[in-house]
Amino acid sequence: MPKLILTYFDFDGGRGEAARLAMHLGGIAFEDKRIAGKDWPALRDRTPFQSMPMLEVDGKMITQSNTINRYLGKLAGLYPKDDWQAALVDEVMDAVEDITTKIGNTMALDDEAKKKAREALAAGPIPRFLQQIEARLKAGGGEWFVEKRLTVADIKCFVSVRWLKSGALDHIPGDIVDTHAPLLAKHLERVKSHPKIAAYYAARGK
Ligand SMILES: N[C@@H](CCC(=O)N[C@@H](CS)C(=O)NCC(=O)O)C(=O)O
Repeated sequence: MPKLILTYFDFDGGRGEAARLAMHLGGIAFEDKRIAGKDWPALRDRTPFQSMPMLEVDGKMITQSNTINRYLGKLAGLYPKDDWQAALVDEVMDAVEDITTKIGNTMALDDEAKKKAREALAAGPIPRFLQQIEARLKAGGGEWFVEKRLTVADIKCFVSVRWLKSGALDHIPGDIVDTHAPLLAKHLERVKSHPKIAAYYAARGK
């Protein structure tokens, strides 16, 4: 196994969290390098794309969350070997990435602009995303997206749905997932109660 260092912000969510979970699920040793927000500006311009997460693999760096998720998914046995099934996993992860970017773009707005932008997202794009992703879950059998087992698609979706349900996003109703995609709400609980994921968050006091 290569020597792995994951660099991401110091919170249990966001674009770096699926990678952390994949490595824990796969029993893969790694250094979990957590960057405080105040230290990011000094690091930003020394990173390949001025963004995190980053994964160092035996001294070489890769970036882009879904690239990292695919790479680690393969190492951890959480990514399909079959090309078509792999494409279905990619589709879910990229769709999650699209909505993450839309919501992420509201983060730095001032209060009034943020309210307007988030209310607009909650009125259309987020419900649509939830329904479309839920349809993919149904197509996979209703419990897991692909291969009737946990893959990195489930983990990426879990992190995003948990964020949407957390109530942490002002102007986006905390019941938006339950209202528009009840199967995704159940999926969240299914992933959360996976023994290794439950143990991971218990150990982190979450
Ligand atoms: N397409 C990139 C987006 C990465 C990204 O925007 N990361 C955010 C954190 S989730 C970031 O680094 N923000 C700090 C900044 O843009 O200065 C990916 O999927 O990794």
